[in-house]
Amino acid sequence: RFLSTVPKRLTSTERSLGLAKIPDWKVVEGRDAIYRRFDFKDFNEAWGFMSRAALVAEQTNHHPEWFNVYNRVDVTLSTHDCNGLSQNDINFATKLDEFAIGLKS
Ligand code: H2B
Repeated sequence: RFLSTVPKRLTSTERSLGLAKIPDWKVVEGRDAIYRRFDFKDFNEAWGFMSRAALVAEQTNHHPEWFNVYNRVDVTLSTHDCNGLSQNDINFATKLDEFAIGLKS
């Protein structure tokens, strides 16, 4: 089982610093969450990306809200345990950006 420490919501300073490192992510309107759309070559590439992301989600106990159709993956990140953005979201977004490098997105 996971050693559960409840994630803390980022302060506005932490938030700005974190978001500056993931410029491809947009803040969702009306909600403390971030969003990025990934476009891949085809479904195979999109699914490969999602598989790697799913492993990280399980390892870190931090799970995405996402939607996939064919070569497109829409990802929204937020931390429901603190009802907003935590460092976990910034870390996960950074990981997803790495996975998408070199792939068509
Ligand atoms: N994922 C996300 N995105 N936010 C959370 O707060 C969260 C999670 N909490 N995955 C975890 C699971 C928690 O609900 C369980 C009980 O550990």
